[in-house]
Amino acid sequence: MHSTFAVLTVSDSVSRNLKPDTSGDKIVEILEGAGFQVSYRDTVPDEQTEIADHLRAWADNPEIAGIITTGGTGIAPRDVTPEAVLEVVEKTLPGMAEAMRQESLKKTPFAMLSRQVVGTRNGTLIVTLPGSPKAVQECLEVVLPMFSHILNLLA
Ligand code: MTE
Ligand code: CU1
Repeated sequence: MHSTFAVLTVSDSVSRNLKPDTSGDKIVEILEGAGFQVSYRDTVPDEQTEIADHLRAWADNPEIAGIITTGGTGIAPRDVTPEAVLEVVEKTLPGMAEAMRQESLKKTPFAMLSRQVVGTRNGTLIVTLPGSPKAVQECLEVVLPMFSHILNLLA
């Protein structure tokens, strides 16, 4: 029960196999490196309903403790990941999203362009990360130290 992670890559080009899922790979590498299990992985295009459907199905799966998404957090017309997450979460964790942006701002001013949100649904943590592998690394290392405590609180 609630013991594994799921990784969702949100990208039109990756979902059409036009680009490798480097950022999804990075998330798996970091989570597994920290001792977390990753048993679910998928890729979806930048479509709000598809993203939200995936998040609901995974959050309602009792095995899954956390969902990490990458991509679609910016302001391009097709960036809709935050909207999909806000559609499904019961609680938001604005402090975690702000912490990622604040730490990221020390590395790049472009961090202020990410509309990342974090929240919970049905005892499952949902974290959104920007699309680049560099951003994934920089953001995930900020929130990763909280994961064990969060999973205990949600259990
Ligand atoms: N955050 C970190 N830590 N490092 C980065 O390189 N890139 C930014 C930002 N957040 C970046 C970052 C850029 S350039 C953009 S446009 C936004 O995330 C949104 O990215 P996304 O649309 O791929 O989600
Ligand atoms: Cu950008």
